[in-house]
Amino acid sequence: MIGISPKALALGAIVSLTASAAMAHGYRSGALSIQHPWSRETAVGQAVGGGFLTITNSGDREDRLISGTTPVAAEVQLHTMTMDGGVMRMRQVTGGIVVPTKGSVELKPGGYHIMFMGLRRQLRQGERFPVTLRFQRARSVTVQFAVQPVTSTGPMESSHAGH
Ligand SMILES: [Cu+2]
Repeated sequence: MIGISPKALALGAIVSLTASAAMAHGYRSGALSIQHPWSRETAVGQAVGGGFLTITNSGDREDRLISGTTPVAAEVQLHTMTMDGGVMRMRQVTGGIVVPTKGSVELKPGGYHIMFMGLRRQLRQGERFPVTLRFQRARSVTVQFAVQPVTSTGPMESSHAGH
């Protein structure tokens, strides 16, 4: 966790954007590591938002992302996209999202993703908000989701993160 003083914040958006882009944005819980949690800016009054991240499992037992909680939304759901008669539809996942042994799962637009249902406020580009993720085996971990422009299709850090 890196603290940013009010003085540093007063230096302005360019400085803080540079700092956050340069910062490694990853978390660990047991055998799991969580990389680049990100979300998209929402419109004022928008009720739902999406959440994306990559979870890697270095252990020799399968784990599952089961659920989550966040102060910014009434409910955190896990969704997948499926083709239904040529139309992509979102569906709530039951039983969690598998994080395979010695492998990883990517939550991304068009695939598995997190849905923040009943947003309590707007998600603004450049901010971060906390989400506590609960797993079947690994301990719960609180990660910070970086809010990116609404047009984003992937984590903005990925281009220079080296993995
Ligand atoms: Cu969804």
